[in-house]
Amino acid sequence: TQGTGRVVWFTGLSGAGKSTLATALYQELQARGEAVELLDGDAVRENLSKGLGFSKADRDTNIRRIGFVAGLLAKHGVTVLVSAISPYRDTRNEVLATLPAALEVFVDAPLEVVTERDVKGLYLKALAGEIPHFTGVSDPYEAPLTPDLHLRTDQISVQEGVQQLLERLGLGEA
Ligand code: GGZ
Repeated sequence: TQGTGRVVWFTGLSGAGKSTLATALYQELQARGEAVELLDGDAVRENLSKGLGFSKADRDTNIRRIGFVAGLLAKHGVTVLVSAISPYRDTRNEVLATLPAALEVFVDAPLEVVTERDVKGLYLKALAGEIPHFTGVSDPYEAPLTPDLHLRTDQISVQEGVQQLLERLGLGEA
């Protein structure tokens, strides 16, 4: 039977590039014939976590649900890519500790860069006070202290990020 699948957990601010990197890695692994699944915060909040908000309690519930599903998939040998802000260090650590072979990836771009990018216009709204509890603006983001991989997305390309991820997964060449 297959071994336990890896869980690659992307954490970082909104707009830092978590989903972009996770999607690019997903495509690369799929092209190699790997069983891979993507649990993206946005999509999860429309389904598994529908109705949850952005209080600490709701974010923690969201993260625990994602971790639970990731664990089920990984048990069957699936490589699971998780993309969620997951802002609270204690909850992240607690959930990651339940996942064998998990990699914590800090997708890092300075607040001024993600504010400048503002892909969805959320930072503008958050800074105007129109979105309460917005991560990085009016809600905390606790960066990982010892991530397995730290990707500065304002300094490297998506392709370089994927390369580093593949290397960290032991899939660097071929
Ligand atoms: C942070 C928010 C908020 C608030 C809506 N704070 O960049 P996006 O838009 O597409 O992804 C963000 C998403 C955050 O969901 P997560 O499940 O990743 O968060 S957590 O891990 O903390 O549970 C953002 C959007 O939802 N969004 N309101 N207040 N992001």
